[in-house]
Amino acid sequence: MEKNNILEQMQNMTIDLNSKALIEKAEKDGVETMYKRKLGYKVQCGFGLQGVCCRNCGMGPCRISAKTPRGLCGADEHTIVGRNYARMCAGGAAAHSDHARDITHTLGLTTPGGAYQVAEPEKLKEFAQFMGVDPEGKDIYELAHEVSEVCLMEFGKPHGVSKLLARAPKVRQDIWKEYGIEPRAIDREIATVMHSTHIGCCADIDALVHMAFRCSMADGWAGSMIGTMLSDILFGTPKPVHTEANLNVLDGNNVNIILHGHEPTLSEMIVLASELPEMQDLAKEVGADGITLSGICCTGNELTMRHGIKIAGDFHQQELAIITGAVEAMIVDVQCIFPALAEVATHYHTKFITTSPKAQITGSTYMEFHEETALEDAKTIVREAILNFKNRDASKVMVPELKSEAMVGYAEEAIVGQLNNVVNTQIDDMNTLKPLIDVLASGVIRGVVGVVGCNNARTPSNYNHLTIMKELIKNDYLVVTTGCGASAAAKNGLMLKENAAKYAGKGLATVCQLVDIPPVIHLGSCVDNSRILNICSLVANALDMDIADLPVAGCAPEWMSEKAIAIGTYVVGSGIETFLGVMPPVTGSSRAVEILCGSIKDKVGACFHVNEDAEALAQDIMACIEAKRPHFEELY
Ligand code: SF4
Ligand code: MSK
Repeated sequence: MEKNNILEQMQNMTIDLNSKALIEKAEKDGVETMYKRKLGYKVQCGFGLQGVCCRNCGMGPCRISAKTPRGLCGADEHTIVGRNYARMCAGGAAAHSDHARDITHTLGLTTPGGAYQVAEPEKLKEFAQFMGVDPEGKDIYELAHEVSEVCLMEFGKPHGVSKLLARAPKVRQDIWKEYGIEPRAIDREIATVMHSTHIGCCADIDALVHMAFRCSMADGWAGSMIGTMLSDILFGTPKPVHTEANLNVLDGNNVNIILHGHEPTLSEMIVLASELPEMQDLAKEVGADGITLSGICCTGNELTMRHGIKIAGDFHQQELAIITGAVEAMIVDVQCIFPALAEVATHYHTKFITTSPKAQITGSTYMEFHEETALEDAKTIVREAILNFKNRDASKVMVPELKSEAMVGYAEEAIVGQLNNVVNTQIDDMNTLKPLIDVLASGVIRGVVGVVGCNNARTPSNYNHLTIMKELIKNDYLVVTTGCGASAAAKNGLMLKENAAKYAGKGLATVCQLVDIPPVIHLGSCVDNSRILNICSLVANALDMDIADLPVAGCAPEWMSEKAIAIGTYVVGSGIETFLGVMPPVTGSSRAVEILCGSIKDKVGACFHVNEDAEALAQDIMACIEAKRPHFEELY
């Protein structure tokens, strides 16, 4: 009885039916998962939840309470919460931007006919010009290398602010200048936060929030934007493509390789290697029908939007994927990788292969990947996976039943292009953007909401994402999504035009049918939230408005990572009201809450809104956009 009760409690932590089935299998197989560990964490640390625990020096940890209202150094709750929040933003900005740095280096390694090539020469030329590099008369690879150098300078240049800010409307740039949050070099903003939050440095909540915003702006309007742009130039701008999602994409007769993490530099090479005839032949030699690649987390998004490679699952399904017993290799690079995968893999034949010096994990098989020897490294890794097929134990295999179809891969060009009934358009003038603007202005589509981000064990996996997305599209709000929110939508049929009539309101459903888009649009991975900034800037520029004037909102219903906090902060900083379904650890400071959920609006035109009730959060989003509409219509 007690056993059943435990299983039920774990299964209630997700609404995904495949996950429920695999949680049961994990129990039978004696494998511990996040869901089991969560049961042991019934009461989480109240100080941590409120953000009032400080261990920024060796005299601590200090925890603020009624009895101890100050740390040993005298820091109060506002200082401690502010420092912790700023450090979360710096952690998130560092992760996204270091990802972008690797992509930038990779652009510098491109050669004609090499492992990495320039897939989008026109986009490169356009971006070069934007970054102040004259493409005239230059060989495309010479240009790529020059752009790589110029972008690398954005990480450490001694003077000036991010060049990418110029993409935003002038009025928005003026707001940033006035509040003083134009980010300088990316690394500088991160270092400044780490310095200022050291013991005995900044102890003023307004100043701490200010530096958190400036640092996050370096993420959105520099690091992530460079990462997205250069990924498109290297690997191709995503175009709408069909895929499937959820753990049933694993193929029982094939060698199953799951790619998990974030950077396309590795995963693109694995795709290339696994398609080689020698690898296909090897798979047959070991008794498999072929090789199935699938993705988890943002690597899944990067691969699906450029190749239609199937999405195995989201952040909360990484352990469960191995528990199917059908995975020959889980290959990871950086970010969002559970260290627990090493232990889970010991129960099955799965090889858990780490590849990055930045994310080595005890118990994994470490096969370091180098961009300089990319294809060779990828072949070695794929071979290792194929040769592991013979170790699969059929008695341990259970691939769950469900998967869903989806259309994914809508870059800025595709969204605007679809609305014009052309694919891969150049977004260059008001005419191109007019159909998008018209459906917004007429109210056929009430607004656009970016519902993005992770899974969080503080809410049932996928529940908040799906509740909010469904409520929004039912009421004619177009949803764009990235990261694990995108996986949730793909797994549940929300990325199919054919389902628009079932889930969307009349206005949105009509637009979906007319222009062939799904009601929830796949924009890519975490770094691709910069695409949202880009689209908002294009529309605002075309209308001569500020981003804050547009009927748009951001939402992270199940956020969990520091990256998500940095994203939320730069989205607010960009003038977009941002709604969170999980309270960040700031409630220990009334001043921090008051600023972030209130007075920051006076500075940047938007603020955070938090509601842990998903239905109510959806209503809050719609009320906020409706309140913006008269002003938008008037300006229009
Ligand atoms: Fe305590 Fe101050 Fe040290 Fe933080 S910095 S651990 S509050 S003494
Ligand atoms: S992977 S940051 S859980 S979206 Fe980008 Fe998913 Fe969040 Fe990681």
